[in-house]
Amino acid sequence: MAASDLRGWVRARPRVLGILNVTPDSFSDGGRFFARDAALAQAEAMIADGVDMIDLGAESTRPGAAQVSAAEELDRLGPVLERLRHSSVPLSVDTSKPEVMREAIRLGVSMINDVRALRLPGALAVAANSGVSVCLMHMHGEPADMQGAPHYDDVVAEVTAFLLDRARACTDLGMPASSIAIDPGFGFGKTFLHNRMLLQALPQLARHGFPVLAGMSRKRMIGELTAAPSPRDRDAGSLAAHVMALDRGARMLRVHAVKPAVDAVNVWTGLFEGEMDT
Ligand code: HH2
Repeated sequence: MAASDLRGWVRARPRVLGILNVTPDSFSDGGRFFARDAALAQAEAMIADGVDMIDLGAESTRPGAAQVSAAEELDRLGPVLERLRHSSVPLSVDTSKPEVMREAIRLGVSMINDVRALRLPGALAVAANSGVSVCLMHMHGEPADMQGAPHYDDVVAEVTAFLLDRARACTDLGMPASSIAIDPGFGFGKTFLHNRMLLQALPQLARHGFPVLAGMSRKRMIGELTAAPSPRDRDAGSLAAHVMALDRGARMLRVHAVKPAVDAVNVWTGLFEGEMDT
């Protein structure tokens, strides 16, 4: 993948991003891949399963998660990035901190995935001067308080306006529009109803020409519908939601279980061949 052409990358077919959380406290796999060897083994397994990109995160953003410093994030990420930089799939880094972005870019990541859409001071400039792609996500509030009582007058209009505004901030600094993906941020300061409305309205979001990323893997909205309190029991439900997202124009899926998602994308692409509109 050319680091700055996400649009071309997803035109061939939708893409599967495998989640690799190098954290002790992520909501579904916290601690499992915190040790470097475990993280590398998981990356290899995802590559064998056909993943298109590995999204590495070193700070949990689950509701109420503790913040970590940039130094701690880099301590967790650095050794894994060093080892994976020459692997056969592109990498992205899930971070909001400009210091972490800068180092991850130096270590070869192709995309910055920021749940704060480059709003921390300095983040936009680092991304704009780097030549890598970005995924801009919508979050209402901060992880510490975002699920308190999120309120919107019109969730679809507000999320869309926010994402287009952040995309414009990027293009104003010279980033090519083709290097920008947008993501409504399922579960980030949203009730179940907000998530449902955003999923149903994905075609409106996709219409603006930026590849849309959907990240519902193992999230509470899936648990509520499948009566699965444990995130690890939510993969089939997540897959159903992600296929709905594909039908509604999403072109990047951020998932924990890679193989079923790759199979679903292959089936979806094969059955819709010639009908894709992106
Ligand atoms: N969700 C999570 C983290 N990063 N990035 C994007 N673009 N979209 C998402 O929906 C998204 C994201 C939360 O999931 P996870 O990484 O599994 O958990 P944690 O934040 O607890 O590490």
